[in-house]
Amino acid sequence: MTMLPVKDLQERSDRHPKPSDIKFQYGTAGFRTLGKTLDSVLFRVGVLAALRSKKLDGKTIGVMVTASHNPEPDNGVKLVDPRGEMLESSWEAHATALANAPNSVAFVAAVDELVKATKIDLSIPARVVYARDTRPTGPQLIAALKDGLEAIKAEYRDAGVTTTPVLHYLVRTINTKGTKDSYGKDTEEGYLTKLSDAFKKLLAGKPTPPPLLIDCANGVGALMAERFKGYLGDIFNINLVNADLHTPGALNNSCGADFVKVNQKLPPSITLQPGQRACSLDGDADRLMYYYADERGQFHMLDGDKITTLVASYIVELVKASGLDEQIKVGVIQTAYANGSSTKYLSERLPVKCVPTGVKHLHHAAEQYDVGVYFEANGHGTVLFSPAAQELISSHKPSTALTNLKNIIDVINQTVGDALSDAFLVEAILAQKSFSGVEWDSLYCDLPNRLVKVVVSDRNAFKTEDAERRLVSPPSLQAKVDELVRKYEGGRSFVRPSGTEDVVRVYAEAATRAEADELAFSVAGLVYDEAGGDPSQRPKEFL
Ligand code: G16
Repeated sequence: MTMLPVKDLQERSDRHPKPSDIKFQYGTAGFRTLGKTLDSVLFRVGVLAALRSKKLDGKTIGVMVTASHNPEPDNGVKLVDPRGEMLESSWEAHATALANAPNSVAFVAAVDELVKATKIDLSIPARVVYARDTRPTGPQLIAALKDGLEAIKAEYRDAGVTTTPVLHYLVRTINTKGTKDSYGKDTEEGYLTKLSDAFKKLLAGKPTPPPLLIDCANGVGALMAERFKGYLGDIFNINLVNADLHTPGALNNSCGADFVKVNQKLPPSITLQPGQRACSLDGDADRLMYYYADERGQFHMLDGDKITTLVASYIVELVKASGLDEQIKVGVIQTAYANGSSTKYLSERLPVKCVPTGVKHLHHAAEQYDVGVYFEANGHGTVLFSPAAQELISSHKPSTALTNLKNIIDVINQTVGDALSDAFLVEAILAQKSFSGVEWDSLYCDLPNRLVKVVVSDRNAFKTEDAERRLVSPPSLQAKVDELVRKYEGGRSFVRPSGTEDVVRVYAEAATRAEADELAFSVAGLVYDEAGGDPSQRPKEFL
């Protein structure tokens, strides 16, 4: 019987001591906090990833080192399950338990307990593929991860510095290689070829779209977008801005998808000509935010809800034109952040479900449909086609609509939100429909909204229910929020703890911009007071 390499695990773990004052938590998208505090977590995640692989019969597990939209000093790590999806939620608790074992002895004991509790056969080989984004703490964290993988004798593959969606793609392609479910070639080149070929087919015969300006958030998306240029040829031109990977502190700073969504304005580094369209990626290129300037040069944002609407409507159209509308049903998944107007527009046409924040929740809900379209309002999302739907599409009688549908499937990275794949998807649909930003935007009119972050002493004191739309704790706070909301016609607001930053988030929407701002800041003030923040930190906008 194969035993745990206890001595090696313990000795190597001693080189990666856990900071005594930090409690780590596997949150919305894995562990995420200051990069310099994560050494022990990475070592332990290496061991955990190997155990997960053994548990799943030696399937390859992915490990991505990134903190995505967070500022540069932060870093993080998340595990990717064999089909390229997020780690199964029951294992998040195991990850948290291993990360918080106070010392090496306790860590090895926790590993042993996990092996026994989940009945892992240690003789099964473990296989892991890992990658990192461009953060300065990345190389050291990868070294700690490798130490963990070696301690438990896992086989590993280094995918280098790449985007989160490429890592997810690699996991799926490695695990499906040579099977009927093959998802493509298991290399970055395979990814670039698959997406760009499908995109080029969708654009063939259409007028060449104007060059697309891509704000790369000074992150790893710049590398991948640059590589795509060589695969797109003359059929589509992209111009990169905020592609600086060398200036310290530049990552996600005053640029990128989160900046645009939260501030509802252009990054200061970008100017748009009237009619021009552009988009922003986030730090690891899994989120996408579109925008355009109207004929007066005024900025308009086309967020994840607008992407959902464009994509879902087009897929419904293709399914119908292919004669498959009886067999293939399209559904949409949103979160509480979805603009009320988008929910109204979509639910008049399609089934719409609301789930808690986090692509892992949306992804699982989307699997319940033949075609599940999900984008969080922040631009994080994709489209899933069930195996049965794909089978039907691949064997149905040929038509132009069906060919387009097949190419749409190939341009999409179904494993996870992928900003570049999503941008190609959007551009392909706009080209197919001869839409400009204005026509896309006119599908419905956003309700004015505001998102505010509140720094509190303990965000874990905030608990929610009803897909995060209502607070259950701190007690009585929800009643006070309700009272404020009642003052605004068509008003809506909710409060939830972030799973990626040490803040509580407040969202509000109302009939006018001034009212949405007022409601958001009033609720934020309530939260601030309730959570016992330092009065000197209370922003003056709070009423
Ligand atoms: C991650 C998750 C997203 C989520 C976002 C914000 O995005 O993958 O699903 O919407 O965090 O989550 P929270 O409001 O809990 O902080 P990313 O792009 O940072 O990986």
